[in-house]
Amino acid sequence: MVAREPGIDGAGGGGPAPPATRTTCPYCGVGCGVLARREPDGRVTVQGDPNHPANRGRLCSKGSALAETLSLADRLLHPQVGGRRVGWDDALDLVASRFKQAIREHGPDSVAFYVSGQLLTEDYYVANKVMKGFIGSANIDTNSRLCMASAVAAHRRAFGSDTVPGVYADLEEAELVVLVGSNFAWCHPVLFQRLLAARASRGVRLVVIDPRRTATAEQADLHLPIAADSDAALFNGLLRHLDRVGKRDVPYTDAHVTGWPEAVAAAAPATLEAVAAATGCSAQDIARFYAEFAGADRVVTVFSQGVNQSVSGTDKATAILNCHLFTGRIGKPGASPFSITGQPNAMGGREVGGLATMLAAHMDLEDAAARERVQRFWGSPAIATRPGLKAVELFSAVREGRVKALWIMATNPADSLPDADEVQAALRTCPFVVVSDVTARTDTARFAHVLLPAAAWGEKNGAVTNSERRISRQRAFLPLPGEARPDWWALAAAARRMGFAGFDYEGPAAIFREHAALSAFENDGARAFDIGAHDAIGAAAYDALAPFQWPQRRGEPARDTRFFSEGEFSTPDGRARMTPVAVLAAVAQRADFPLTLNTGRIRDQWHTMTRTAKSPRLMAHYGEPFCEIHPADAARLGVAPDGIVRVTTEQGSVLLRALITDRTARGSVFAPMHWNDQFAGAGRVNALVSPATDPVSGQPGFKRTTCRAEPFPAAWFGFAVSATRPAPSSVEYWALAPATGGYRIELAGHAPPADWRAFAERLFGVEGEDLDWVAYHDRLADSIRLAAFAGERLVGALFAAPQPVALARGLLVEALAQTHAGSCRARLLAGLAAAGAPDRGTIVCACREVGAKQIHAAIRTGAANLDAIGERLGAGANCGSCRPEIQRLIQAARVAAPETRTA
Ligand SMILES: Nc1nc2c(c(=O)[nH]1)N[C@H]1C(S)=C(S)[C@@H](COP(=O)(O)OP(=O)(O)OC[C@H]3O[C@@H](n4cnc5c(=O)[nH]c(N)nc54)[C@H](O)[C@@H]3O)O[C@H]1N2
Ligand SMILES: Nc1nc2c(c(=O)[nH]1)N[C@H]1C(S)=C(S)[C@@H](COP(=O)(O)OP(=O)(O)OC[C@H]3O[C@@H](n4cnc5c(=O)[nH]c(N)nc54)[C@H](O)[C@@H]3O)O[C@H]1N2
Ligand code: SF4
Ligand SMILES: [Mo]
Repeated sequence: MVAREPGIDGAGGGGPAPPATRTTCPYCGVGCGVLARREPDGRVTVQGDPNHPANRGRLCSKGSALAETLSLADRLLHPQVGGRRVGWDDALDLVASRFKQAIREHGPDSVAFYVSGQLLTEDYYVANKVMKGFIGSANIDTNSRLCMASAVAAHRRAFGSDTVPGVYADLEEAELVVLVGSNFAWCHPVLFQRLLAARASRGVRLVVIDPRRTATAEQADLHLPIAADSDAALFNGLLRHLDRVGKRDVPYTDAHVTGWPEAVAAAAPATLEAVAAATGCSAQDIARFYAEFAGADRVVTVFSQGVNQSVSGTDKATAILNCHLFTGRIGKPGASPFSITGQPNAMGGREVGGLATMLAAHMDLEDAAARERVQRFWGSPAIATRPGLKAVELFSAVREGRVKALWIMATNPADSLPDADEVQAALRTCPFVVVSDVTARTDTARFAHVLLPAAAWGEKNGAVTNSERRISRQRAFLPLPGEARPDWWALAAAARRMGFAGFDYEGPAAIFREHAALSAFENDGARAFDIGAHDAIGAAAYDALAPFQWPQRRGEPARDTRFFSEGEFSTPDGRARMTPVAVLAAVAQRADFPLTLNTGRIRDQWHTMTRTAKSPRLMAHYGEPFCEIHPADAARLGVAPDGIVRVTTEQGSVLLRALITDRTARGSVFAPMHWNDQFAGAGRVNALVSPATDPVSGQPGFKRTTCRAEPFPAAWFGFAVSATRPAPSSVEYWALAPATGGYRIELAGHAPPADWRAFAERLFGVEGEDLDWVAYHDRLADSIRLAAFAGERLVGALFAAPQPVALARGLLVEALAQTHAGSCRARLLAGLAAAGAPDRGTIVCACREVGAKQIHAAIRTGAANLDAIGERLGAGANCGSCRPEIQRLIQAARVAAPETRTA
């Protein structure tokens, strides 16, 4: 809950609470319905929408904390040119003239848009229309290239269209759910909760295929910790097995599938022994997986970034689709392959054709008739005739000076693209960069010539499509702050200034209407994406639009839909295509880079942290950039628990806290993608990642870069809290997190500062101020403790020692918000509470702010299961996202294996 600055949201005053606004969560592709309410005192509260079919009232930790991310601190509220505030007219005139100039002098392909699956459908539609229909280039690509491109390519290869056949209910109706390269428990938590509930009531079996033992894998009936990128071998072996045990659906494949004999022949070398060798799993476990898959008619295979983000991602996805087509297990209740999307509107972006390789409304850019049709519909002067630059190529082109003007919208490529230092170099050299964002200070915004303030979640109106093709409305419940405007508005205004007709939309309803009409335009049923039922929707009906699944053709009622159970594929002959998959030869590991870097997500952060890092609760789960490293590797390399590790690749180098755990395999290091220059000194993991891409989809292989790791020789470690944002510029390792009442910061350096007091003054930004200082130097332990007070208020406290600082961090953070009489100050420095409250340890349950130490204590005193812990501490009883971790603590206590921890 958070109050906005008075006057900007006009909140305050008495009166009854206004009714809740039905909207949709802006984070993951589950697409949960949210009820947002502005309380009479100006606070915002959110809860799950019990009527939304995706979540039926549930929310995960990120969704539950949405209200904490709405403050206007750090918001971009006014257009800026060259760092100076200007009016929208000046900013847009400049954008239009620089784009026109580049097009005039260097042609349409000298300009580009780089957009995002976090745009609403209406924003996305307008961006695509401007670029492909009016500028006449296909140089619009999106961060979905980093996310879904391999799934899209595999779908088009197999089905002739990018269509997700299944629905969420299939997870509940299946006998067996296979999760491939998906950390479902952390990345699609509400769907995972639905799956666990079905397992409890119906006994759905769960197989998890992931090199790491994730929170998801820990819940599985069978976990196959396969070697990186050995999925295609595993699924080729499955296809071979299905063939040998007579599981081909003969009527289905005869009527609806081509290419299966070739695919089966290509899988012949994938014997059990060969698959065991390729994956590193035991033949026994693999055989068990194959037998379970063969024996379950109702099986859903969910796949995500462990499949897509690979230089062989399209083939890995194809190998999965092959097994489902071969057995006819597709688009049937409880039986389907299921590519699960990451971003809230990844699917909407695919529908409007936001990728450089697509047209619009699921039409093909390569199809001349489709191009002519779209151009006629738009009444546009031009139409792109060939695919544009894909994300990674696009930034290479920028680096080489081939792109003269670039507009980035709702994505943070300086952090999220591979080889990110090169991306930053590209942005630095680009003659004209426009960035539309909601956050003033991002790593990408630093490179913008023009910054445009976008409307954020809660302020904007539009549609999003979730992973099961369900279109829901996002609705505004807050006024636009400052001069923020929706992205479609900025795009349309720039287009009009460039002299383009057809951009006089009075609002998002008009854009949605046009988008729906295009989907139905001359669509005789050949294009699956058809929402013609909404092609005349008025503003009121659009406001009231209930979630519906596509397709919904003109005159049809809304209903739940699946695809392909009766064939009817979008290929020229109407049949699905099974494509033979060749297994890549194993990559020889280089002697100078003997380890493999794997990257991904953690439960409580969203991507580059521009929004989730505003919530102290969400920052409490993991507070600093870390890497998981196997105990044997750590011992061999001399990496100490909680020490700092330097991870280096051909691309770059970063510093991360070591989390020594056998959850990651020997030889593999896992690091989350989230930290960036705003929150850490050298924690941008994409500075490491190789820019190699899949040859079909152009998606980067974020999950596998060869690397090496070594201990960072820190002479000192520190932990500090500060009432204002600390300035740690002179320290090699630092990581910052907001906390109630200020900030917390972890530190480590090569050499200790000559003068600790002067260092602390700089860190807290209080040089020259008259404060009360308390200092304590333990000569024996060589540790330093310093605290500065203004009256009874703590301004900052610093603890430093030659070893990682063991300290009740939570208590010190809480001290920022407390008052401190003179007599309590010494106790604060001793690391104990002035109030005497016990330390909670690392926060596990973000909703109820329950820490690991409290959970351990509860387990020790008899709480034997999740429910008992929920009853006693409230942990795990709200959103449920932390239940897998509480389960892990219970199990760990049983085997009495102490865990190393970070933060
Ligand atoms: N908390 C949170 N949730 C999110 C997001 C977030 O930022 N934070 N982002 C959203 C977005 S945009 C996306 S795309 C999704 C991503 O959701 P997921 O794909 O579930 O998430 P990741 O952690 O990127 O990767 C999943 C797993 O792939 C595994 N993996 C690595 N290499 C391989 C391999 O070769 N084979 C197999 N089988 N597995 C491998 C990794 O070990 C990792 O556990 O999450 C969405 N949800
Ligand atoms: N190493 C590694 N890297 C990865 C991945 C990985 O697994 N490993 N995963 C990749 C994947 S799957 C994805 S999806 C990407 C995600 O990477 P990004 O797209 O860079 O992720 P975000 O941090 O969500 O960036 C969204 C930006 O848009 C802003 N924003 C929010 N709402 C709006 C709005 O309404 N309008 C505008 N104009 N701006 C808005 C936010 O402040 C933020 O700056 O990262 C990719 N990078
Ligand atoms: S699972 Fe969580 S992040 Fe995803 S849509 Fe639902 S509440 Fe939002
Ligand atoms: Mo994603």
